[in-house]
Amino acid sequence: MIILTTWGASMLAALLTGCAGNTVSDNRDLAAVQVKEYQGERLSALGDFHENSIKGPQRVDMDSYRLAVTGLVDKPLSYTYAGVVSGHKGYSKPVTLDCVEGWSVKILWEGVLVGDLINPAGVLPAANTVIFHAYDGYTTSMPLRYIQDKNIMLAYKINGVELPPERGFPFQLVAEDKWGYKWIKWVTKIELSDNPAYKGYWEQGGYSNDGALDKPFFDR
Ligand SMILES: Nc1nc2c(c(=O)[nH]1)N[C@H]1C(S)=C(S)[C@@H](COP(=O)(O)O)O[C@H]1N2
Ligand SMILES: [Mo]
Repeated sequence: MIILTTWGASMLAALLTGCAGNTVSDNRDLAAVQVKEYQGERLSALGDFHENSIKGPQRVDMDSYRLAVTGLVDKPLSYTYAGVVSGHKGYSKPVTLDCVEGWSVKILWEGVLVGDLINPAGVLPAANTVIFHAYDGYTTSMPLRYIQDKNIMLAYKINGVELPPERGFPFQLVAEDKWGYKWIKWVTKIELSDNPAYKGYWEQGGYSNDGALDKPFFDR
């Protein structure tokens, strides 16, 4: 259900969520159109995220943007934004993102399945790990089995609106059941690998490579 608020209410919502000044898109407009509940469950607002990305919000140049599928595949692929969004079945699901800093947001995510993007490339039998790369140099990895068996999504919409730049436009990984640092934003490349020990940005700093929400996030 989409609830459209009045202009005044949206201004108030923007003030209450404290998103003026610390984000790069016009959240007054987004506050007005975003979905506020889903199947009776209250959702968090777009302004409830804390912005703590390693290099701050990224503005991806969409003229040159491609999403690459590389590594242990038969045939590397390169998708345009439209190729990802229009070329694959869309899914939506409410999932909570938990950051290790102690905040969390329950959001309605819409996107495509990572499996639907990588399978046409012909994943080689040796592959057991998926390494995600982002526009800001950030990386993170997870088991191929997790991606396939859990139908992990690459999101292009949150709460019914296109991902704002600071939330990872064009795509953010919905790494269900894993800590927030696995939810990579501004994804540019999906690399199939046979190295389960690959460590991404925060994992190199000591965060658990598994990243499972039900386990401590520090490995040491
Ligand atoms: N590319 C990229 N993706 C990233 C990060 C980042 O710094 N760069 N930060 C991660 C962390 S620590 C969290 S908790 C989630 C949500 O962060 P946000 O609130 O800044 O969107 O994004 C994750 N994805
Ligand atoms: Mo985080």
